[in-house]
Amino acid sequence: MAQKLATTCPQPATTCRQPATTRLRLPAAALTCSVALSLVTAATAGAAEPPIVLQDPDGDDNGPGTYKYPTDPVYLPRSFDLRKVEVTDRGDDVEFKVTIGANIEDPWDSKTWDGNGFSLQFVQVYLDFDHVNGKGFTDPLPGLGSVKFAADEAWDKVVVLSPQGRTRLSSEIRAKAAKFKDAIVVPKVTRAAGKTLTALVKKADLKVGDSGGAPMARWGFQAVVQSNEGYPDKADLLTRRVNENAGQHRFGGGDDGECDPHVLDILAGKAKGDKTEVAEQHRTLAWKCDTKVARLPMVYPAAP
Ligand SMILES: [Ca+2]
Ligand SMILES: [Ca+2]
Ligand SMILES: [Ca+2]
Repeated sequence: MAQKLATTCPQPATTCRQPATTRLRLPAAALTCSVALSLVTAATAGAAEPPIVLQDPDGDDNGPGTYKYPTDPVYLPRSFDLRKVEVTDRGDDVEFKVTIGANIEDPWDSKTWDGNGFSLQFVQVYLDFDHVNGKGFTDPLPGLGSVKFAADEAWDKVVVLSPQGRTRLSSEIRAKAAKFKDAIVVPKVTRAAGKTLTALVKKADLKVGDSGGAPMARWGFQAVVQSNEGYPDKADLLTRRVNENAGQHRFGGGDDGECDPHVLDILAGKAKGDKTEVAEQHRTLAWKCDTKVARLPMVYPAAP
């Protein structure tokens, strides 16, 4: 509201400030400007906590550096390229916004399967509330392949931004991820607009005992970009596999067995979006059959 009113200001804002004695003689447009300025000030004074913003470089939607998109033309370039995560306190709710590098489309007509208005993307936002060794889960949700969190970065809740409706998500979670069921947060609402997925989560659903709830910069965050697979492998939670060679609906550049992480893009380093984070992502997602398991790092925005 304040922003909209402010645009009615006929001058740059700095020239709108007038001494009180002259304000009475100002023309109508300038008075509108004055009102707008006070509204802007009021809005700023009552503003909620700013969002926690995590950024990611462009063009690193290739997991450990080798992954290729499936060959079907629906997988538009940059459809899995993470760019930004914003977490905002909304009173009784917490909003998670995830921006990627392409417009989010709905090529598989999600309305026909009770979906959320998009088809391809599936983002899992992992949260570590305590940063305490051994408290939480080190395994990710099933379907991300061979990859783990470190013990001192164990996650406590994961918010799933999926195009699948609540009924399908809940039945998949019951069947394939029962041990995580209290830690998986299915949003009240998940929707797509432009390049951004937005999910609204009940704050109460983010509580674990005394921790969690309102978002804090001292939490750990990781956003894993995957692809929604409506016909997943029997143990996978609605995720698309990475094989050695890309197929019509399979990512390539990995392994046909179980050695590789099934992860396209993640946050890395300090999540400022700088180019060093590309190499950091490739390093942490590096894998080797029988000798090296890839790691999903947590990002702690409040850390020095
Ligand atoms: Ca990226
Ligand atoms: Ca934890
Ligand atoms: Ca990345």
